Amino acid sequence: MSEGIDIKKNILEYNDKIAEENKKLFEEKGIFVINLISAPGSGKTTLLEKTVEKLGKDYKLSFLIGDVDTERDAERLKKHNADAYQIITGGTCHLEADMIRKALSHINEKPDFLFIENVGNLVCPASFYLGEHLRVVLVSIPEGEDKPSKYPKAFKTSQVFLITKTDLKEYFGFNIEAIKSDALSLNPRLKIIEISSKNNEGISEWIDFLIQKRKEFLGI
Ligand SMILES: Nc1nc2c(ncn2[C@@H]2O[C@H](COP(=O)(O)OP(=O)(O)O)[C@@H](O)[C@H]2O)c(=O)[nH]1
Ligand SMILES: [Mg+2]
Repeated sequence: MSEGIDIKKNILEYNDKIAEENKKLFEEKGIFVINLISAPGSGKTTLLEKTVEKLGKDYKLSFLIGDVDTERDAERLKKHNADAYQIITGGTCHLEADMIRKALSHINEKPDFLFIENVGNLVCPASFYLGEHLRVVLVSIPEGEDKPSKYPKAFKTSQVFLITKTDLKEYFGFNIEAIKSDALSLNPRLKIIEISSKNNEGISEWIDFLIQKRKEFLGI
């Protein structure tokens, strides 16, 4: 049992070391990095497609997309002429910092924003820092409002919480105030945005927020 705990500790320590190296590299190059975490199907790729459409007009964007299998999500982004590369984990339920480091040679060298779509999972990705500047957790309306309390680490380690698919609110009787209050009780500093990629609710706020955070990162 204690040997198992030691191995896990070693894996996380090794990951954190590489993540710090990634972060240093991102800072040297002025790349603002966003790591998106959610259950499968919460709308990560759809939101990134929207982000290409809006933010891609004025900024250079790159995307690293994690999935257990298939290149489908990277292909979806490439249809919008985005600079996207798929990381296939082959079974691992999260991205690790050295996967990001290795994948960097497959995308543009110096984008303004690098978006990382993590493997769909609310548990494992929360434990693996990748060197990102902004961690974003998403929960979609059909998933139910109890997710922050059940998966607290994802909310405690994120700076942004996106409540997605708000166009479906009325069909699911979803209590937005309850999920916000649960999330804020875990992490009072969370920035919360209600988003729909279908009717564009919150998309401008999301884009403006990203631009502002990148400015703060660059000190401009
Ligand atoms: N109604 C609604 N459906 C959405 C929205 N965003 C994504 N979807 C749908 O949800 C499904 C999963 O979306 P996807 O972006 O692939 O989720 P991911 O697995 O988190 O990348 C797809 O069928 C999308 O069309 C939204 O804002 N509203
Ligand atoms: Mg996806």
